[in-house]
Amino acid sequence: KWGAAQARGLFLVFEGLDRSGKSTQSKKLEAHLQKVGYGKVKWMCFPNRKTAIGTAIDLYLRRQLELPDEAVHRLFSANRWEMAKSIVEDLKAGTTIICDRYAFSGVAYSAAKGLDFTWCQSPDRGLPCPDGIFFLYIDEKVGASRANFGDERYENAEMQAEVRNQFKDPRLRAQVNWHDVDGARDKEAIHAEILRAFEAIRQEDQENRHPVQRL
Ligand code: FDM
Ligand code: MG
Repeated sequence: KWGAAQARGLFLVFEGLDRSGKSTQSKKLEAHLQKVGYGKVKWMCFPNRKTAIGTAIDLYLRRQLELPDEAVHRLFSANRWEMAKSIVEDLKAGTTIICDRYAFSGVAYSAAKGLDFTWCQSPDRGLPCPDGIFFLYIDEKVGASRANFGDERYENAEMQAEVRNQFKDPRLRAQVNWHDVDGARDKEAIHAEILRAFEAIRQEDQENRHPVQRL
């Protein structure tokens, strides 16, 4: 069914509020693609806390380091730029990449703190552009009721409500193939909807092959 004809890997991104199910659903999609023998699949997440820049971001999120909002915004973007070359190389080599958060979180969270929206978009310009976004939308109260909520910076109801507003901005959705997915349902129903959206993205890619685009 798949495989042979695929010229390059697809770049698929999961976005949403904290505890919206991004990690669960992105790993379920990865497991599904492995199971059906789709080809090489790589899962990754941003922030990537393992790099030098990611270490600073991790300290900031765990409230062990204070930084100006503008500085941390640039660090989040730089953390993506650290990976940009390897993302493009993997895609060209036929590896599909499933990514938990990307530049859309970068803009939504920083704009939620009051930074200018367009200013927030600018450092990510030129990064590899995803072929599809799955945006898991939940009410901020749903996230707050889920396990482990509240440990890190940004994990409070007011911030989540503002991030939720920012994610509605058409400037985020304009340049990408954006799928809104209701994240308040049971895991299997959400997974099934994501598989249908994935199939549409895959079909569109087969009909209209294009190289990796840039943000
Ligand atoms: N976050 C994540 C940002 O503020 N900017 C970014 O560019 C990215 C990728 O970091 F609150 C925020 C979103 C979240 C926090 O992410 C850590 P995880 O996925 O909850 O670990
Ligand atoms: Mg979190």
